[in-house]
Amino acid sequence: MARSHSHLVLIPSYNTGPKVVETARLALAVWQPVWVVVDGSTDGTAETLQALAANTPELRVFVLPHNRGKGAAVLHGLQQADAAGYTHVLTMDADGQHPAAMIPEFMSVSQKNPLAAVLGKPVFDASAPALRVNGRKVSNWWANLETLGAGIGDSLFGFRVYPVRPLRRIMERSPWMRRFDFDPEVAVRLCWLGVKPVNLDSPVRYFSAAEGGVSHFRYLRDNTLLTWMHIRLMCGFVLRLPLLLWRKFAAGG
Ligand SMILES: Nc1nc2c(ncn2[C@@H]2O[C@H](COP(=O)(O)OP(=O)(O)OP(=O)(O)O)[C@@H](O)[C@H]2O)c(=O)[nH]1
Ligand SMILES: [Mg+2]
Repeated sequence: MARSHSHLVLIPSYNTGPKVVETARLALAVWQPVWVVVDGSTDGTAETLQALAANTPELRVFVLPHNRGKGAAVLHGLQQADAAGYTHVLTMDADGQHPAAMIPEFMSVSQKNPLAAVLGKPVFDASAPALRVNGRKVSNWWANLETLGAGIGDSLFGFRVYPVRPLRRIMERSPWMRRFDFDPEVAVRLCWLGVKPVNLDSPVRYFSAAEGGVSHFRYLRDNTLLTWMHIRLMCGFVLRLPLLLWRKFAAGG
């Protein structure tokens, strides 16, 4: 198990039940410290996690009184991480879909490329719903266009290592990226800022409800949010097109 003073694991959680406790334990077994931001959950997990943290100094739990969205939960953790002197955070979902065993590899790639964002690229198995596997192709296509093919392997996957300062800067300047629009919008805006993406394949596991699987993705609500997000990003893209073209040609196409 690795103990770091620069890189921490950050888990935003909203009503994920026992899965968040399991996820935190699995993460702690391979990396420390681990921080969980409980995003206004009403499922009793704040208390369970706080009890676990009382006996586990490398686990820190932040409890937000009201639900504000995944991006808002990540931003809260990010600000605390910055204040505590951490330079990078690995974000992972609390629902057990992301492989804790791969945390050391993601951290190692980040340590070798500290200026980059390490983006997980999901490798789905038969447990993944076709709608979630195919639906993301639309968002990936737009993200590729908006960055002139800067190399975002998957715009929606939340298993990533971010450099703290650039991500904070992007988020604090904007009222967006607080909910389900967080993952794709920050990937695009980090590219615009010059933070290069490094992609790393990562298996994903979807749990059935009987296995404790939880998802708060709502097809209509969240796709509407994503559509509005890409409209916003396209406006930003048009404004930045000269800069992006210049960068692309300066880098040799
Ligand atoms: N959706 C959602 N997730 C939140 C919120 N706050 C924190 N989270 C966490 O953000 C992560 C992603 O949420 P999910 O609903 O699983 O979204 P997803 O993984 O993209 O969707 P699925 O592929 O259907 O699982 C989980 O760890 C949630 O617990 C919130 O307000 N809404
Ligand atoms: Mg999920």
